[in-house]
Amino acid sequence: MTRPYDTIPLPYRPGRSADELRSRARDFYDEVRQRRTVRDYSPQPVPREVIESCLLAAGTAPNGANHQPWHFVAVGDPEVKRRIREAAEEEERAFYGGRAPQEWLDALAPLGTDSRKPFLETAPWLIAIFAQSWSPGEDEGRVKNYYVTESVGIATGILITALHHAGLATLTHTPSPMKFLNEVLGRPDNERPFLLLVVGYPADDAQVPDITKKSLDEIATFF
Ligand code: IYR
Repeated sequence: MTRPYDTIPLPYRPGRSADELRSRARDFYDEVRQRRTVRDYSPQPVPREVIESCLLAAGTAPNGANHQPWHFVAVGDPEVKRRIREAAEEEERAFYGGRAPQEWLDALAPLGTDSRKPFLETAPWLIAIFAQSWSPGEDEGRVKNYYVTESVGIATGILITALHHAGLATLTHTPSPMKFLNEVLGRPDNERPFLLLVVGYPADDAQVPDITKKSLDEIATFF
């Protein structure tokens, strides 16, 4: 049997009043509602420490059995970015050129996306997020991970929010299939690419689609 963890008193207990909760919750909403998915990036450099802090934030995510089944590969090297762009555009040409069902292409049409992905080279950082379906155990055994998709999804949400909070724009890019990322980035077989996050300052002339989010009534029910 594995030894249970020792326990410590809950270290962070800010004990805020109801009014403080109201105002902080509202302020947070006002900040995250400004986040937009950006496709036009400035080549302006972003310090590596910023990415490191945001990855540490992502790594705090709740996850299955605390196995922390994720790995983040931060790519700033122009040559590696170029290889990722080439491989992604090849998959995307197949996607937009017939692999995607018409219904899916129709759903994407208002967003104006296509197989050209220049942002994969323009943006200073790409973060490839990998989900570890299992982890290597003793004697070449495998340790099973739990709720991997949920865990990595939550970590990714925190990462995107942390980057937005720092002042950066992101794009959740999902070239399909993404297996080429294992090859280009030298990741092992127990890891599957989950998402490719494009990170940087938005271009001065960046445009975004004029879209709205669903209302509270549409997304939530209270009893
Ligand atoms: N992977 C493609 C297609 C794409 C799919 C969805 I769903 C989007 O919201 C946006 C794009 C691409 O990245 O272009």
